[in-house]
Amino acid sequence: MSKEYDKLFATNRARTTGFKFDDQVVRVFPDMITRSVPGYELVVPMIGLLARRYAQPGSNLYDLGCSLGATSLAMAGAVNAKDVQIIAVDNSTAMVSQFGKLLEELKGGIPIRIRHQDILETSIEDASVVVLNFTLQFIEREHRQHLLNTIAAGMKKDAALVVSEKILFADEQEQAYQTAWHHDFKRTQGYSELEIAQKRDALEDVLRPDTEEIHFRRFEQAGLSQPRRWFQCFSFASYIAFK
Ligand code: GEK
Repeated sequence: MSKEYDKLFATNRARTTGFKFDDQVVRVFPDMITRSVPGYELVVPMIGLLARRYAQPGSNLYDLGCSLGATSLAMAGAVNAKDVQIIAVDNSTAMVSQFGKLLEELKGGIPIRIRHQDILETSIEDASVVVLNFTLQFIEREHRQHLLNTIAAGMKKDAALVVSEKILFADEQEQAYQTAWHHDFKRTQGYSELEIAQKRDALEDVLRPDTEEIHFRRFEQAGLSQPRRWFQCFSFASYIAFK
């Protein structure tokens, strides 16, 4: 996968709103996400490990909002259940075409089928593992519960749902600490003050985080049990819940 350096927000932009997963973003995406999301590089292989535990023979594994397929590839490399397939879904043309090219070069192993589709419209069937790795935060808030209900309905007994998200904190002081620490992380990754500010503006209307309490309530309303946080670094967390 290309590791082009992310300089998208390095120069003054007249308009910084409306972040899109277009060609420009796709070119720098692996670099952008590892330098912006503390823990991303650990979370991805750990999802592979979780998928290995919960994948059931003859079932489907879903990677919803797959981008360039990092999580699908981690699952493909880790899962040993027989007769499974990975279904990777993303509605960004630039993302799926790039991931498709990469897949053409990889032969053998667990089949990965790419769907160029909105995850709100994709069908979920016979799932033993479903992953939303930093994707739910981009879905309109009013559609999130319905999406989780649909996912839960397509999950087999004992199947696992993994949801990684940027989270909000109800307590103002806590939020201030977490935001400061995240920005410190971005500084250590070489992002300038201008880049941090412009990226924040660009994502403002697109990435809408929820509190942990809201995530847990959603899992419960979808009929999922045993929800727990298995990872957190600053304001980035990952949860797992079961059918
Ligand atoms: C990873 N999971 O590397 N339908 C389908 N895809 C969507 C939708 C939608 N409605 N909305 C957003 N996306 C990946 C990283 S990135 C996270 C996920 C980030 C897609 C969008 O096109 C993008 O590829 C992805 O969700 C979010 O493990 O950029 O912070």
